Amino acid sequence: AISFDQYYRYDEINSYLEELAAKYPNLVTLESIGKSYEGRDMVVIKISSGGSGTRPAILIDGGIHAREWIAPATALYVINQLVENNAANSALTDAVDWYILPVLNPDGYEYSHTEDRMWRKTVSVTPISGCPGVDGNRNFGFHWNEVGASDYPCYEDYAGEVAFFEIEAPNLRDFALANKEQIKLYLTFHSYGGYLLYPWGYTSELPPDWHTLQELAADASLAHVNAGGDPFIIGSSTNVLYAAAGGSEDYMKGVAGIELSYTAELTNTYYGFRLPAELINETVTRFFESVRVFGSYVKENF
Ligand code: 0X9
Ligand code: ZN
Repeated sequence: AISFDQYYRYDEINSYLEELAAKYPNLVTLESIGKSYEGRDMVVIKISSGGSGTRPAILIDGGIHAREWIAPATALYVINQLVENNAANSALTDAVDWYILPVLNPDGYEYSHTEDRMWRKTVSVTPISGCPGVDGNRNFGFHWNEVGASDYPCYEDYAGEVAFFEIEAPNLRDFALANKEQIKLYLTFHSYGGYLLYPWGYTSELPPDWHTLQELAADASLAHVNAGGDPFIIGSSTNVLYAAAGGSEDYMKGVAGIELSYTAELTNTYYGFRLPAELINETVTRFFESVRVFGSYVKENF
């Protein structure tokens, strides 16, 4: 059984997903969307109570940045609640399908456990020896490398040699494009800071439907507050955080056509990336109330 008072290694996370697939075959299916640079399977869990296959869906990922361990933990909690506590949460799955990829950068995630707790990037070989890895959240192919990203492999925000050079990014891209008619909302989990961000990250201009994005995020933040959490800072990535092109949420909205696309910067404690395991539980349970709001919105509006 899983608990939310510890962080899990990549193999443990995948074992849990397999356990769920075996135990709840009518609700859960697993799909590998490809392998990481080092050959790890990238597993998306589909949670669907049935229907015709044309239900609206939500796509969630976590862990594109290796050291942001609360991101996979939160994705795992969402999975846990939708599947193992489905009796209490059936309203979230009776009309909406969920696709959840808890660890988008598995090689980096493992590296942050074994070698360098503060590792951010992937671990691939770059043109500069001694400086491995690309910032996965600068490698997506929409206004790629225009702003807030680096051409220099030794930097933390290295954009990669070309857009979608890092295999993890095209793996997610291809999955999203294959399911783009169904996916109505995209959430990518990061830490830290306590932000709910929507596009654009490449420009300070706002998308035409920014008002919808803002209002829905405000509702999600209110649910977080009502659960005992702090309010989120809400706005476009560029306007409330910083400009940075090549992020996954910009791609999902700008190219895949998923209108509702958000980056959640989870937690705003003084611990930063090193959120103690003792704080996982309150973090994930509070944020699940926000996820509930996103789920209800998709259910009621599509
Ligand atoms: O810089 C990032 O990729 C994100 N912050 S983090 O501290 N988790 O690294 C923010 C991404 C916001 N989105 C865009 N700027 N596109
Ligand atoms: Zn991040």
